[in-house]
Amino acid sequence: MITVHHLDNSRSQRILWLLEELKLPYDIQFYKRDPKTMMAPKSLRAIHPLSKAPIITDTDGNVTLAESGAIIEYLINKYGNGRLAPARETPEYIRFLYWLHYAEGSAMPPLLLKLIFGMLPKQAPLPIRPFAFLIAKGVQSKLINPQLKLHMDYWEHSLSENEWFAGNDFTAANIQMSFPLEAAAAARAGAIKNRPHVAAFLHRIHNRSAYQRALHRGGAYAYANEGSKAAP
Ligand SMILES: N[C@@H](CCC(=O)N[C@@H](CS)C(=O)NCC(=O)O)C(=O)O
Repeated sequence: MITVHHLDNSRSQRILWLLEELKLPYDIQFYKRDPKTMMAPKSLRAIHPLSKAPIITDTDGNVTLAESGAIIEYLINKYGNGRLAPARETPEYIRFLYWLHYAEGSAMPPLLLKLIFGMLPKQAPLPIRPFAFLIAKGVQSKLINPQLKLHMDYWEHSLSENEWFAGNDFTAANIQMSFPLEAAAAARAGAIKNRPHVAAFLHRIHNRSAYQRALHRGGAYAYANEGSKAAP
């Protein structure tokens, strides 16, 4: 049996969605973020030393695995029977691999930096808070926002060429890409404004029945409506 160690409002939502797309049976172990720090509870450390979600355990093979991309590859290789991935030895497969790894390797770092620099002034001691604010604002406008724009324009261009990332068929690479797009929409980084293909992508994924079933099982997920309202 597969168990998803699921943290609220987190990347583990993608794994629930993948399992619903594959129509596999699974259990969920729920974990709640600390409301002040937003960090995962200590109990997740008992499953994996980094205590980051998602983590899965699979009793078939006694597997414990973290990292969304690795989990997705593991699940589709072991249980997919060719579903949600292009055939190997095809150009689509290479593009599929690219987006699967790009999501966490390249798209998420500037989003994380935006989040951290957005929080920085509030974390600084009161007397230096105005300076912290100016520094954070400068780093965001000179370094982070231009990088984010580069990525968001790249998503828009890619989705204008094909219906999905990595081709015209829906693959697990799109499940992996959902989080950066949802997070960019939530960060008010302007992901949707003037990017109709990004908005339409969010609208399409949020309307998939497997996505809805994953929401039903996983509980509240703050990103579920991000972007959808603006889409056609
Ligand atoms: N690259 C990792 C990132 C894992 C990660 O940072 N997960 C976040 C949830 S979105 C987390 O567990 N945060 C809580 C914490 O750091 O304590 C993956 O894709 O699995």
